[in-house]
Amino acid sequence: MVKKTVTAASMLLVSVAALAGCSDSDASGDDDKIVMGFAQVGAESGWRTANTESIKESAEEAGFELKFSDAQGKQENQIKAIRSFIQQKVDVIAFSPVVETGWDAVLQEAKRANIPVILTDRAVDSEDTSLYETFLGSDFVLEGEKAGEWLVENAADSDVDGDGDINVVQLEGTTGAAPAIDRAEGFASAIAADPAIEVTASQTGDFTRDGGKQVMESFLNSEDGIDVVFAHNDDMGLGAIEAIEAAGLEPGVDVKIITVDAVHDGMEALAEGKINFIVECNPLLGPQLMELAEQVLDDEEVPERVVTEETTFTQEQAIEVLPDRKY
Ligand code: GZL
Ligand code: ZN
Repeated sequence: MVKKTVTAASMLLVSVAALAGCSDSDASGDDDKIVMGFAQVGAESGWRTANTESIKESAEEAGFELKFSDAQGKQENQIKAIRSFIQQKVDVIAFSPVVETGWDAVLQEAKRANIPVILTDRAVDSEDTSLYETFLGSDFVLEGEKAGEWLVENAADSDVDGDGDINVVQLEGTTGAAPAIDRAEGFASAIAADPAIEVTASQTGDFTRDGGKQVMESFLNSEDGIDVVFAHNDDMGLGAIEAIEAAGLEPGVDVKIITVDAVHDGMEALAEGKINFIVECNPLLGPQLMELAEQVLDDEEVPERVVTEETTFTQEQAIEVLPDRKY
């Protein structure tokens, strides 16, 4: 008899607890799963595709419930997604801000809702660093410097028309995006070491192949004596290759090309000699992001900034590593 009563009582307890539990459970309704809202930039490049895959795979492996939104490159869509994550009471919000400015209001809303925010990949210009827990991503200024340093070291070979000047045309990333601003800054500071190197034209190709192709076509029509292209990502560099070949020139030979990312298609072009040097920008941020989210939700101290490991590749190095590359 006693056993039966206990069982009934414990059943009652369990259902009360469950009811109580589900009233203040997070968005998933299943209490022990961490629910992450991730607002992605879009699907503009091979880098972004690899980055999205890494985040989705890592969330799965970490046992998170992931609510994922693709903003098609529009800031207002990212802001809308973050607001909906707040309404859904997710446990943590992560996103890659498409541009640096305009985030304070929505980040204040997340803060008032006590939902921690983690920045990945791109940074915001908010003065108030209490608006996010940490930033996980590359040092884009250093990436630009590495590209410029290679050009300074290889200046002689890069003066393709032999006129003593190394004229560079620059394909910029998305206007206002941290990687575009910082890579241009790093590159300019590095090439200042050699006054013969000059950026004679610079325009955004919005990190896409098509953008890179169109801007390169216009540069080929408007600029004389182009020796080098510095593209802020592989995708724009690959678009530039199409334009250069359409103009009857040999990419990597008649025009030197330096890019950033080191995604598969970029590394193949480097191995073929159509690109001359690539600075790696690691998209595989997923594992570190999930770890940081767990630490934040366990109220553990996290560093203000976590910089990703990344390197550079010459043609020989690309040929060597291509077979083992994950992306
Ligand atoms: C860099 C990332 C950039 C890549 C581009 O971390 O934000 O955006 O370099 C991507 O390929 O579009
Ligand atoms: Zn020249």
